[in-house]
Amino acid sequence: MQADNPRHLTIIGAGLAGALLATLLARRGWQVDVYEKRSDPRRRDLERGRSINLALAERGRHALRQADADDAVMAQAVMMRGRMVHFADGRTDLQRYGRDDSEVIWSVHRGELNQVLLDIAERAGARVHFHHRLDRVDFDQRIAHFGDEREGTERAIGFRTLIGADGAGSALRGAMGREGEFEGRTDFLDHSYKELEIPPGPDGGFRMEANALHIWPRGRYMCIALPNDESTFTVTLFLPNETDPTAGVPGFDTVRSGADARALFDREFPDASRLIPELERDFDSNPTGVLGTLYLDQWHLDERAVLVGDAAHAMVPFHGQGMNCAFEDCVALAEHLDRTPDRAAAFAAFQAERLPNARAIQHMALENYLEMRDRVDDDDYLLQRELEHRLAARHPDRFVPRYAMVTFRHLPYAVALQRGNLQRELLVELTRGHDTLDNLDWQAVDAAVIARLPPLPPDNQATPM
Ligand code: FAD
Ligand code: 8R5
Repeated sequence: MQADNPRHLTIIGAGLAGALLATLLARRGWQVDVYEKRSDPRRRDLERGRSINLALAERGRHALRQADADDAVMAQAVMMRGRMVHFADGRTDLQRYGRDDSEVIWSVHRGELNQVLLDIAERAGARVHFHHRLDRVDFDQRIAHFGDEREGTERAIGFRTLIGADGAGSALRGAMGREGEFEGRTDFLDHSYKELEIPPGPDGGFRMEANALHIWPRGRYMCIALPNDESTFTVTLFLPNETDPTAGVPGFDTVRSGADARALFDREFPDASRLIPELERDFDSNPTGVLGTLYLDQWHLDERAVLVGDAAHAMVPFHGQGMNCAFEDCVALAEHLDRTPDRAAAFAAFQAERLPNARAIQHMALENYLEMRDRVDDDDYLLQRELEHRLAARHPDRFVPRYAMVTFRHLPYAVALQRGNLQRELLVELTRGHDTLDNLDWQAVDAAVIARLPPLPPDNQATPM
């Protein structure tokens, strides 16, 4: 009986975090059962859903390497070297993310990524049970109740510990809420999103630069596009929910139909509009997605349950770190479970390590919306960015742009946030009153960097916070 086995764990959700965590734990000798409400995505015969892609960065790749999943995932990934900014006048500009092609992000197909991770989890010995939707939990008896959406049947399964990898709408979090302080608070953004598609060109190739994350910044709203390996792009329109007519800012309350959306695109994103033949159909048939940040102060119920990934700390998408952070959680949880035999203590240590870091990336993700939609074409910003690059080259051990700390390094997100604030203050001070970098006193600049930014620890030794 699995509930009696001291090395048994029950994971809820076989999405991105659930499948990776199952692999990491099974390889460390845990006996793992995973329950997923949906059907096995590997069995849906070629009937492919919409192409949804995600940006995979170094934190996510680092976790995938621990599961030997990196090569299989990278086989279908598309490199994104930087932001391709599409200005209102039609000009474009590629702003590189890193120093060279070793500092890039990767666009991966969510469905394929999930399938790779499920294969690897099963190969590692985890058992994955599809069509098991967690409905209720009896924490006293340690019995979880699952429903099967196809058959309308129910099953009761005993457990010792439940790990909630069941996403932003976590049913396990809801069940834990009935036992104590687990409801948390979701701050919904007053902006939502809609996905559209750019198909391949007549020659079967990409219709824009493939190796970039495209951004159309328009001040209070924006559009982005990520490449897919089948030569398409997934375009996401982010708009306020409410129109501001005095400021001329459109919102989903007035952009309601495909025809409204086409008119908006023809006016504001004409270069993109030409590339989206099915814009009206995509807009009308795809759901409008909401965006929010989940603030939860308690992630575990003694030794009986713990939450990871979006279930614990859903965030807005603007730093492209939701999955990357969820993968980092998985590595941390597996390590704490190995290190600390007492499960309640292991979960407490996991939470103590990860909660401050989750808060930090949630905050930076919110900030990055403003940066992407408004700041990328602003003169002050461009001057600060130029200085940032110069300082990063002059002081590589001290000055690492915040985007790079989040995206290309492993140091804790909380450290990236705190160092980023120090660096921003410095950039604002040093560029104040200047239109170019030509008249800067570089001796004073270097002295300020050395005085205010102690060297960062080497990445592999960064101490967990
Ligand atoms: P999920 O991947 O959502 O997995 C949850 C799983 O639990 C699902 O399989 C679900 O079916 C299952 N489940 C739910 N309820 C139950 C239940 N009651 N019983 C059993 N199973 C259940 N992150 C990035 O890092 N980069 C990006 O570029 C990026 N782009 C994104 C684009 C979109 C359109 C969206 C929506 C998100 C994006 N994210 C991105 C965020 C990322 O998808 C999430 O942070 C990540 O998937 C979290 O993983 P998870 O395993 O916690 O949750
Ligand atoms: N998620 C991303 C970035 C940062 C890009 C930059 C931003 C779509 C719903 Cl909005 C967004 C980024 O600063 O130049 N990296 O990866 C992914 C993003 O959105 C994803 C595709 C998305 C949820 C819709």
